[in-house]
Amino acid sequence: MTRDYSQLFPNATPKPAATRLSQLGWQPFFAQQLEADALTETPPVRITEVHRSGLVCLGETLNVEVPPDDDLTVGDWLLYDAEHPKDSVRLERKSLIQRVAAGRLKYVQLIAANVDTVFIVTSANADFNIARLERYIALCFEADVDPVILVTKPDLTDDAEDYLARAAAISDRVPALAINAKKDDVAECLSDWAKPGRTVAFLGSSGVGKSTLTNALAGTELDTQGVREDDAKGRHTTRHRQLYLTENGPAVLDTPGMRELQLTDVAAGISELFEDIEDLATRCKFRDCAHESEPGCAVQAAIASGDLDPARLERFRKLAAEETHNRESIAEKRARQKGFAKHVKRVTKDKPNRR
Ligand SMILES: Nc1nc2c(ncn2[C@@H]2O[C@H](COP(=O)(O)OP(=O)(O)OP(=O)(O)O)[C@@H](O)[C@H]2O)c(=O)[nH]1
Ligand SMILES: [Mg+2]
Ligand SMILES: [Zn+2]
Repeated sequence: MTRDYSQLFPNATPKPAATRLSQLGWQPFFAQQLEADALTETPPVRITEVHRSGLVCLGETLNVEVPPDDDLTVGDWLLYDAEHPKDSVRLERKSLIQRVAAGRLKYVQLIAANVDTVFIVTSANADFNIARLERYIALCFEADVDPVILVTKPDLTDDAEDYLARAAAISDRVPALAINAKKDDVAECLSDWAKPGRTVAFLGSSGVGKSTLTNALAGTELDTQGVREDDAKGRHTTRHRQLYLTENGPAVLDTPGMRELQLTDVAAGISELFEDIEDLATRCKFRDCAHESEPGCAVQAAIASGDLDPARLERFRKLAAEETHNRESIAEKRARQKGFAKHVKRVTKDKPNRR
């Protein structure tokens, strides 16, 4: 009889430690963009923090800073040029998450690049909102990132099952799970997505538990703070985006709570999420059917038969209209800026010496 002694020596064959590049989320997709000698001449580094003064980048052995640049974001890979850091070349992105910056002046803000899975975090309380979750999902679909919905704080309510069922019903392409961010089985619960060599990000409103989840996954000790009792709103504890490395797991991105998620350039993401409605629309009698009271409308027929929730159609309409509006106003702003630049050029050319 042969006996298996390996159990007696659990540490006899230790797992080789991951290289820092793989801990940073380095993947074949990026490696194949490199020329043979690039690795030594301009080694790859990943942007792990964005500050006004500069971008913190980590590589296999490097820990460097490059000058700030609006076209770069956390998660981007650069070929680091030690002599001229600002000439470091960005590698092609696997994915890019962007939104319309909150505020009066609309512009596109890059949120993160090269993320594999976004955990859309909400809580089983007043934060929970289907229309908002749909926004995040459309954003992820457009960005080529896999979304997973996490419903936190199931321990603080009797209705956790109900919240979870509503989250799971949003799309059969988006898994949903309830998770207590303060328990010690977080890494296990997320293990289908939070794997070595991957990059995962937590997005969601303030106070839903993004930093608590990051701490559980990455072993960090980030600040967390209780939420307001009356409306479950958080206190915007996290102020900047940062990517954290783990010993034998994924690179983890914690982000500040979003006050508002305005979308632009996500028409394809919205179509993907509401694919069933778009499918129905192709079966309407009239090609330009507005799905209101036209005869032969397949969308209204689906509502009448109970196959389509009218509230969902309404959310689809609202999101699509908002997306179009944002896209047009950003395009207009760009055109205005271009026109203004031309105007300045013309004025200064025509009247060079006017005092
Ligand atoms: N009971 C319970 N408390 C939780 C859970 N998840 C988060 N919390 C608590 O909720 C509060 C807010 O958590 P944070 O991790 O700071 O939330 P955040 O999403 O990082 O918030 P911002 O940084 O403001 O965006 C903290 O007091 C956490 O301890 C959970 O699943 N159960
Ligand atoms: Mg936080
Ligand atoms: Zn119709």
